[in-house]
Amino acid sequence: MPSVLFELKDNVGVITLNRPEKMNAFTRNMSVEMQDILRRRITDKQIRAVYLTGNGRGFCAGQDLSDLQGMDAPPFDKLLAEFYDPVVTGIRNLALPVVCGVNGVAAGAGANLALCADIVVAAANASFIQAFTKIGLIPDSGGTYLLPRLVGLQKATALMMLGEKLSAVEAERWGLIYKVFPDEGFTDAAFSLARQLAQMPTRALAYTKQALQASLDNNLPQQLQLEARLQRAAGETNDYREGLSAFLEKRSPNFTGE
Ligand code: LHQ
Repeated sequence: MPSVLFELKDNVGVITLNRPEKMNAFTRNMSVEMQDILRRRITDKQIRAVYLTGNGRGFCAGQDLSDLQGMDAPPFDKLLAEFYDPVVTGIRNLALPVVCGVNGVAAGAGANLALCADIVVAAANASFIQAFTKIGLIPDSGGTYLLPRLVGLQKATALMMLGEKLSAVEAERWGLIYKVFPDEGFTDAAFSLARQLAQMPTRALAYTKQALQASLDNNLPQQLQLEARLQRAAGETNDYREGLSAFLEKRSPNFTGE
């Protein structure tokens, strides 16, 4: 059984972490499967949004700590470079909207993997734990970059130093995630966001993602320049022409992603 499942549903590429008995703790093998999905399978033209979630009661418990035992575990900088960073950058650089449905606990690198998505929603019973310092490590997988930008330096520092569990409800209040949905019907509610995005102008969403990510580091003049370049590109898409015509003809648009 693969440790990451992939299926195409309603123009959405659905990625499901699949080691439910271990709370989907992340192994090197899992990373290889994930990288393969991001590099080769998501390229299917039919896919216009991605939905990332976990199987079972957890989302992802971070690095599988038993996978680190033994002589073959590489030094951690190499482990991160080979098995974590390509997944982080793969999700961030994907020219498609990525929705993460955090179905249960997200701990360590699992918490930061969730934050890589463009829109993060969580089930009411889910939680986020920056578990790293509890075992003498530091937060990785881009967490020290994204978390302070999401919740501010003070809250990020406390979360990352104390390693305390943050409930989904608090995570929403703090701006770490977009929304909490009730446990019952969570998958349908979370997936429907991805389905909705998959019917929208795909290239405009990709340019929006690009501009928002660049805004984390750019100054205003740089950002204005980028917006101009991307708006020009968006204005040359078929979907823009369709959106404009549909508005003027008072009908619903039919976007194709072109
Ligand atoms: C696990 C794990 C796990 C193995 C649950 N590993 N089995 C990057 C690269 C370089 C170096 C290392 O680190 C990193 C990044 C990182 O992610 S470091 C942080 C690693 N993660 C953690 O420290 C979290 C460890 N897990 C937990 O704190 C708890 O298991 C959580 C809070 C996730 C869930 O707690 P519970 O709901 O009480 O479930 P549980 O603890 O009973 O877990 C269920 C099973 O899953 C259990 O196995 P068992 O065979 O006893 O039923 C756990 O051992 C296993 N599991 N996390 N990371």
